[in-house]
Amino acid sequence: MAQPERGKDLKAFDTELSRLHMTGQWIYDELLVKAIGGPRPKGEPYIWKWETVYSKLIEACEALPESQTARRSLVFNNPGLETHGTTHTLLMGIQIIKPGEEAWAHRHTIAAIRFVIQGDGNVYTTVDGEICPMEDYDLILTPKWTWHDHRNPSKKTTIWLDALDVPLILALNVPFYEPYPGNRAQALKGDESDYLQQRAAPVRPTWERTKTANLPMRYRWKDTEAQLKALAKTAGSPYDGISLEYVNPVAGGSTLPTLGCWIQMLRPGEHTRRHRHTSSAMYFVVRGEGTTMVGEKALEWQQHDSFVIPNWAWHEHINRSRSDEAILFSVNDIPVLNAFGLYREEPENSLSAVEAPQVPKVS
Ligand code: 1HN
Repeated sequence: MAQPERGKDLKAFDTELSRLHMTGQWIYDELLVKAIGGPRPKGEPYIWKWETVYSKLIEACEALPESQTARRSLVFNNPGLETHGTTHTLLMGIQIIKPGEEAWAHRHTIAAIRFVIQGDGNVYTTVDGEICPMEDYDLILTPKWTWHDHRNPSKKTTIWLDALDVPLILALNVPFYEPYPGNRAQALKGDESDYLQQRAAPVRPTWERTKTANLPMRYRWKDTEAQLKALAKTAGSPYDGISLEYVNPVAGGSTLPTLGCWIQMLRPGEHTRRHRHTSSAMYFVVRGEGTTMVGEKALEWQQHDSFVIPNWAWHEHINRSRSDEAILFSVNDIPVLNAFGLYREEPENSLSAVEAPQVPKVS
């Protein structure tokens, strides 16, 4: 592509403009020319090994002796990002709560989900007054601006994964936060028949208009696992195996407006096809052993490891076991991209890849 002619004093003129808090469009033009082949992946592929994370969580119990206002959550920073975040839009962390602890209620415009790693039926997150018990691998939603607290009246130390849209909310500069009045765990709804979750069942009250957004929600692992098993013999996705999305059971559509949650099964020996997409994703290994190739980097994962795939990075998953399935939970920003028609996906060896314009040399 021919470069537009630049006057010989353009550099000096740029400096002069910048002193006046202006920039010539030609600067953006150079950035856009670089984007002809698409974006560069934001951040790096990276893996946080469970062994390390677990030992630091145990140490965190001493370093932060109580978890009331501040949470004892260790969040994952992508080494390739200048700002804090696991991806440019998402944040993931792992939280620990000791027997007898109560993490006080608060609410924020940040939306979050919890995926239980080491749970107990007596431990619960309360969301807008509704008790959500935390059994192993249950998913619990704390949508934006819902009151949430965590209580552990059991004898078992409990651990779960937190995933939030923090970098997105900070980039949009819309963080709002409110501690629960009186700094304590919130009041509970007296009767389960008042629970919004009760309205998410396939059979619903005819005399009410059901709320569709910001619902407290618990997706029990036993239901999710049964669904994975029921669909295990179907072809699944060539890129993601048996990949299922946790949907809003009332309105349909994504898990939350900013966060999509998936559970996927890679069958023994399954090796998915390579592709890339404009969304980024954070993964947690429920069980199994495998490799996820992201570009040239091999992320070798085992049970309870966490890893990240930046957006627009080529990737493929391999279940290394010949006998056992692998199960991955993940959180992505697909709903954000879909909201603006910006979700794009490119399979390897597709026509569009072959026809993609060559990136011209920018001098
Ligand atoms: C948060 O509110 C929780 O409520 C956990 O459990 C992790 C990470 C960043 C910002 C807010 C919680 C968080 C968080």
